[in-house]
Amino acid sequence: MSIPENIRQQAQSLRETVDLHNYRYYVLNAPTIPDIEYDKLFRELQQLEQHYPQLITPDSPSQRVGAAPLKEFSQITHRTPMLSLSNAFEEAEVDAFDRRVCQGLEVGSVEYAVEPKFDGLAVSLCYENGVFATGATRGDGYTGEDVTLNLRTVKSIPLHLYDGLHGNHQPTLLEVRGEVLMLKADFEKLNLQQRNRGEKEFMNPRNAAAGSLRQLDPGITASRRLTFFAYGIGMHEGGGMPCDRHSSMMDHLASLRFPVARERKVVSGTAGLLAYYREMGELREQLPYDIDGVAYKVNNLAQQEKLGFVSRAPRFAIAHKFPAQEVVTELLGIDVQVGRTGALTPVARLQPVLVGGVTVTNATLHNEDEIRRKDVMIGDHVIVRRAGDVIPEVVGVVKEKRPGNASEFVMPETCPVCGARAVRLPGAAVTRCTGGLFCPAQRKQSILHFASRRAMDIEGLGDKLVEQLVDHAIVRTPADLYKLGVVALAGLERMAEKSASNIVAAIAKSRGTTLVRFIYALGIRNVGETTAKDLVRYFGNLERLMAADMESLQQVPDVGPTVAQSIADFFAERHNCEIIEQLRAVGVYWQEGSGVQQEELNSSRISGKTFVLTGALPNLTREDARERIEAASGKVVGSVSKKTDYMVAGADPGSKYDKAIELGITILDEAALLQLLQDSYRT
Ligand code: 5U1
Repeated sequence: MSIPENIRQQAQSLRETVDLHNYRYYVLNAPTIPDIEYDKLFRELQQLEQHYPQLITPDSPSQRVGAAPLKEFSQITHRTPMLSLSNAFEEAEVDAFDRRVCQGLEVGSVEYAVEPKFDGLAVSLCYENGVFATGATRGDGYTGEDVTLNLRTVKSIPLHLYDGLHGNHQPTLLEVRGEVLMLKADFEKLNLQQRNRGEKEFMNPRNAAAGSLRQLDPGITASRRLTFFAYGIGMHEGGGMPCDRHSSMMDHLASLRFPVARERKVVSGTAGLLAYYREMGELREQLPYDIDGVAYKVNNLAQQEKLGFVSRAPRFAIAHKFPAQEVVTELLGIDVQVGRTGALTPVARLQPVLVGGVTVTNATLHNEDEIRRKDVMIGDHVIVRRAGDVIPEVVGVVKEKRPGNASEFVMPETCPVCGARAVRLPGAAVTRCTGGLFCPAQRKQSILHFASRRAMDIEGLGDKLVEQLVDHAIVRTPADLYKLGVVALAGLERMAEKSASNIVAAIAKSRGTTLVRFIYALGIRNVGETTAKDLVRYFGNLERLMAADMESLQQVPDVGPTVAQSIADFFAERHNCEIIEQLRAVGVYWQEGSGVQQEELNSSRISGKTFVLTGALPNLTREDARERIEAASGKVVGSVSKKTDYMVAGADPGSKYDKAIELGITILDEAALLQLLQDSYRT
C-alpha cells in the first residue's frame, strides 16, 4: 500500500515534535508541555505507525522499547580504544601534571577544559549516517559488551543526531563517549521500590546503573530510569565536526542534543584547576548525580594530539579524585544505642577508616531487618558510606572476605542501659526499651533534645555534660536544668567556673521562648518543628492543645491519626503534665495566642498554601523568605509534590525546580513572592 504524502509528512512532523519534547524533558530538564499533552502526541505517533507500519524508522521515538531478551551479550570492538584517565589525589600531583603539559608543549601556560567526573559506567555510542547504530560498555578498553538494545531505552540518548536545519553536513560515523548513570533521586526511588517488593537493594547509584544496564532483558533496563552524559568523541568520519577545542566539541555535542555537564568550564593553569576542584567539591552534594572527582583536559585539540598517550592513558588529561565516600573496613562489633524515644539502634563499631576525608569509627545499621537484609555479620568486611552531613552507614558486605568465625547479631531482649524489657511490636521495624524516662539513656536524649538549637536553644549543654548531670542524678527532668547553679556545675569533670556560669546564663536565657519551640522541645513522638507550628497556629495556646481529643487534633492541617495518637498519648501521661507544670514553675514562659485562630488564618489569601524554596534569592535569605511566608500563614516545605502551590526560585535552582516545572507548579521569583505576600492581605 502506498502511503499518501501528507501522512508521511504527518508522521515525520510527529516524530520531530516528540523528539523535541523528549529532549526538553530528559536532557534540558525544562519541559514546555504537560505530561498529558506529551502522552497524547506519543499515542498519535504510535497509532499512525500501527496503521502504516512502513512508516516505522529505527530511530523513531516509539522504537526505544520492546526488544526481546537476549541469551547473552555479544562483544563489540571499539573503533578507537576507550582509554582511562590517570588519577591525581593531591594538589602536588595536579601541579606536576600542569608542569608536564607545559613542558611537553613548550609553553608557559595552558588552557584546560574542566568538567565533573561522573561516577557511572563508561559507554561508547556509535552513530552511522546520523542514526544510533550500536552502543557498548567499556569492557577492557578495546572490546566491550554490546548493550545497544538497553541503551536505546535511555531516553536522554538521542536515537539520531539532531539535524536542526535538515541537510546539515553530518558525519558518516561518530563515536560518542560518555557515562551512563542513575540520578540520586531515581536511585532512592528504585531502592524504595526494591524494598517494598522484598528485593535486593542496590549499594549506590553506580551499582544500580551498572546492574540496570547490564540486563539481558531490555524491558528491565527500560523500567529503571537511567541517564547519560557525553564527555568526548572517540572516532569521527565524514565532516560535520568543525572544532579545534574540546570545549567547542562539547558545545557541538550539546547542539546535536547530547546531554553534557552544565558545570563544564574553561580555566587556565594549576590555580584554575584547583579552584574548579574546590568549587565542585562544595557543589558535590547538591548535584543530582554522584561524581567521584573532576576531569581536566588540555582544551586545544592540536595540543592534545601533540601530547599523545602514555600506555593506556592520555597525557593531555587527568582525573582529580575527591576523597572516597565509600570504603571497606572491618566490623569489630555491633553496639546497641538507645534513642530519645527508646528505639534500640544497632551501631557498627568499625576499624577506624577515612571516609570522605573524615575518620569514621561508628556507622548506623538502622535496625534488625536491615542487618538481615544486608546479611551483615560481626567480623565481616563492610562497605561504609559517608556522604556530606549524612550519618555514616553500612551499605553492604564484602562476602568473599567473610572470616570463618563471623558471628550473627542478636537484638537484646532487655535495654542495654536500664535493663527494662525491649519490645518489638508486630509490624514495627524498631525494637524499643519500655523503661520510658526511667531509662537514663532516654532521659539523656530527651534533655539533649530539649536543649537543642531548634528547641530551647541552650548553648553549651552538650552530650558529655548531660551525661554527667544524669549519671550523677543532678538532673532528672528538663525542669531540673533551671535549678542548676554554678557551684553544682563547676564540681563536674572538665568544667571550669567560667564555662559553668556561661551555661547557667544560657539556661536562664532560654526561659523566655515561643510556644512552638516549647512544644517541639517536649519531644512528643512524631511531632517535629513543622507539626509544632501547625499545632500552635491551630490551637493558639498550650491548654487548648493539652485538652484536645483525637477528633479535634485531626482537624489540624497535616495531622493524621498517628500523629494525633502520639499527642494524645503524651498528654495522657501524668508524668509529662507534671514536667510541664514544673517548667512553668521554674519560670519558662512564652507568649500565648488567643485560641483557635481559623479566622486569622483565613484573613490571608495564602493561608494554608504550600511553598518550596530553591536557589539563591537576590535580597532575601531563605530564613527571611520562610518567615514572611509563615507570617502570612503560608507553609514552607522541603520537597516538591503535586500538593505544592508555589515554588520560589532564585539563582542556580536545584533539581526541585525541574520537578516543579514537570508538575506545572507556579514559579515565583523574589519580586513575585513579595507581591503575592502583599496582595494576600488585601481582600
Ligand atoms: N568527565 C569525563 N570523564 N571522563 C572519563 N571526561 C572523561 N574523559 C575520559 C574518561 C575516561 O577519557 C578521555 C579523556 C579519553
